[in-house]
Amino acid sequence: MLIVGELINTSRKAISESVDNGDAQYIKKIAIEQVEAGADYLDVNCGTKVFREKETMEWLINTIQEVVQVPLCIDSPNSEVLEAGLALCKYGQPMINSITDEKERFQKVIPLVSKYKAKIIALCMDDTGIPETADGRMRILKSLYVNLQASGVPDYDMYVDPLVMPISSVETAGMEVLDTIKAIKTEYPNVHFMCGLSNVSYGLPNRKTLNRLFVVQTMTLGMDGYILNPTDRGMMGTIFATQALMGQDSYCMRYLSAHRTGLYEEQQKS
Ligand code: THG
Repeated sequence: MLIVGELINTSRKAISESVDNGDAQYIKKIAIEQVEAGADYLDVNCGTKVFREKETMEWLINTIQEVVQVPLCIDSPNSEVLEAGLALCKYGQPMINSITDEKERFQKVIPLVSKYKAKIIALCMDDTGIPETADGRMRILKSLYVNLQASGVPDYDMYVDPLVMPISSVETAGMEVLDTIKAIKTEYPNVHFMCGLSNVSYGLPNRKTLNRLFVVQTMTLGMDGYILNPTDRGMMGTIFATQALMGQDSYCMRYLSAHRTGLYEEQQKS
């Protein structure tokens, strides 16, 4: 299971303000908290800073790497921003978030994958957009997979994102993701997965409950990576519990040690 911490994103007000104020201390605090909570990678996204995205990305990466030594997931559709970020990554194998089968984006991003020996998140979308159905997404993935393979990207460095959409706008959005995971597992058994979660519950109450249950549903079908808030201990507890229940946690060691170190919240005693 690969956990990518999502909190360093300028679409979040506190991060946006700390970028505007040059408040490195706050960024460092959030970086440390996510790593201490169990993040394997940290996502870095400053897409809302459209006119200075590159400089902001560089500042964020340098700031983060002063306090933590985890690899980073550089989150931008812009290949110049990706390259500026990748050039600064010091620890482990960086991850590019993301590539699509959009012709121009593919051509610009693909050289970075081999140059920086990066892992790559592949979104199931192309120049026609995001298809609603699992069939539509698989059609795009077929082309994207061939193109990635032809460019020398090994299966184990590919992280396919089936693209999670709100069930409040399309009621079958969750089910389409589950069907997409099943189909990918059958056709491309060696690729990895990565997805964001919070989209699924957008516009609905009790979002945490929906997000946690969606983790169980997707993990059970083979999802092995998430972009999420690792400081949400209930969510992390759900993940450890699901791994233990799926027989992927020998002697339930991780579940037990997560319990001991307080990585997830206690259920209310009845
Ligand atoms: N797939 C891939 N990359 C992604 C996403 C994805 N990157 C961005 C996003 N989705 C994942 N990152 C975030 C970061 C922060 C928040 C949600 C997703 C977040 N959201 C608050 C909420 O949902 O309530 C609102 C913002 C706030 O806190 O102010 O924090 O799907 N490959």
